[in-house]
Amino acid sequence: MKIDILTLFPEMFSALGESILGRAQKAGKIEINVVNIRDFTEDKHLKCDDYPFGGGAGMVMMPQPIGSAIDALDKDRKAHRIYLSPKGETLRQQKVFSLLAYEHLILLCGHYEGVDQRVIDLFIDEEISIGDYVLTGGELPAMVLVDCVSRYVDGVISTSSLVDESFSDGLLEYPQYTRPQEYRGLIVPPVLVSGDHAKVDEWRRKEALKLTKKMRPDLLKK
Ligand code: 4GX
Repeated sequence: MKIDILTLFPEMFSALGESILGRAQKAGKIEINVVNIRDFTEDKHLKCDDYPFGGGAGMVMMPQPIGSAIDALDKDRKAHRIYLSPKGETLRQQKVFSLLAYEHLILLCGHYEGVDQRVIDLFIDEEISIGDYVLTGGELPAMVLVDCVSRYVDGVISTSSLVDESFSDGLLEYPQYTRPQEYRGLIVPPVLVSGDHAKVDEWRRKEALKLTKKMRPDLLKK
């Protein structure tokens, strides 16, 4: 999968070079291309934002640099184009799975008061929000989306890590323990060191259900 990220702050995306996503890029499983919107401005002072028509606080990102960037990145118009915004549909695991159908994603990150509405009307296929809170820009939401989609691209992480995790069976994940067997007076549940795999499975299913009932009863109603 190829993901183009359009931003005025490309340096924020150095985080994607670390850990699992860094490895996946080096192995060619995913291609992440961070593009500076400013490189496409036709303004002699490289301006990319301006005051809002009608007045009000803050700045709005201008359409020309964004439109030119998207035209250059998606000449065959095959990419699925997403704007990260609190006005969008909330990102859930089902949406993550549906995005895997696309070979090419373009993620647009708005800063300040967002982008000129005509950018959304002309160039964007869907708006996605990562949750009901307001951030300073769409860069962190874009990284969240890249991270959770990339995990399911073939070869990025082992399939066994994907089957047990939270949400895969509609439940939150059971608690995990590692060495030592006793830490500051707390011991690992004995069943986990019993060697009885059937008992371990049963304990984990019970714990997952208990945890989901307590923390996310809404998940059980579905
Ligand atoms: N999930 N932000 C977008 C610019 C903006 C302002 C107003 C549209 C209207 C966010 C979120 C989020 C901050 C990204 C404001 N765009 N994005 N940005 N929550 O808070 O996705």
